[in-house]
Amino acid sequence: MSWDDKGGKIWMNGEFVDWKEANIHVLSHVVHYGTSVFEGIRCYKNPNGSGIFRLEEHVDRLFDSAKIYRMEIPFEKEEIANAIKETITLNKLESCYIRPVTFRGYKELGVNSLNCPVITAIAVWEWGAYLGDEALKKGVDIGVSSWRRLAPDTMPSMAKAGANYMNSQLAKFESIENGFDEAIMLDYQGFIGEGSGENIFLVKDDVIHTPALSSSVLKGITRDSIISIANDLGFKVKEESIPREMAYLADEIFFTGTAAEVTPVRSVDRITIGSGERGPVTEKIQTEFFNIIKGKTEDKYNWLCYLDY
Ligand code: PPE
Repeated sequence: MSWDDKGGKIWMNGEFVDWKEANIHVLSHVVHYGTSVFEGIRCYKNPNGSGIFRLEEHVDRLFDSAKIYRMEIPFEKEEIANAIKETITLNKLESCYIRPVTFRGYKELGVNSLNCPVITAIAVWEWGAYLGDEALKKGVDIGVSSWRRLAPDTMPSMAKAGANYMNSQLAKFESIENGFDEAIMLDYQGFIGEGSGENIFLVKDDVIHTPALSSSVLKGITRDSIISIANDLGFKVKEESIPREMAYLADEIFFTGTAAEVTPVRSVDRITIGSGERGPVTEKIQTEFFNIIKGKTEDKYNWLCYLDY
């Protein structure tokens, strides 16, 4: 089904509306000033059923993002979590991508949005491999963007805010124009930050490095999961400031994200990373991650929240 003839229902402030009726006014605050926060979550079908990956943590992050921007969501976290489950069930999807979004709606314009209504919506649809099917195995080619990630005193990167993605889009456009699959943005000090929609990890001499949260990166839930998996596999993981050239010299690099899952990187700025293929550490971590979501390994972390059907 294409985006044009999508059917099904979208949850909007407590009610289910038809996909095509889930509309807002053009003078809604969000349209003019980007006043939104959102989540990206995946639900995976495996032999145990349909499991939503780290639902609670995603709902927590939505509420945290909303708190930073003074948006009060008039629902309990549990109600939002239940609404997410119901939306998937109602749309009869077994595996899908879930997009909850909270934004300021229609009341008045001007920078101050405090009087505008807070609206929350939840949509679900099927979304395959983010950077292409081949990417998960073969890896992607990335380039350092001339656009920096948000400085900490400009836009808070711990909030997953729609407006942050204007910065991501500039980097993404530039990467496409330069023939790369994805961009990597440096932080305000020139250290490695993150991709337009992914966190990044480097492997050097069996030690795993990832930028610290002080490098203006999103507190990725996949990032957190991969740190746990890597630790449990016996790897040392360091969260720190990473200079750009360390990427060139890494044995392996991979991206993490809900949409991107665990995607290897095979070159940075046209410099081949390691052997130019998915490296052994990446493969080990990727396999463990996919085994958990595919139900092949016991979900010892309790990451999957199964739908009851
Ligand atoms: N950094 C950024 C900038 C980002 O957008 C994401 C997720 C991550 C890191 C990884 O976070 P997490 O999903 O919690 O592991 N990007 C979402 C939106 C992508 C999009 O194109 O839209 C996602 O992966 O769902």
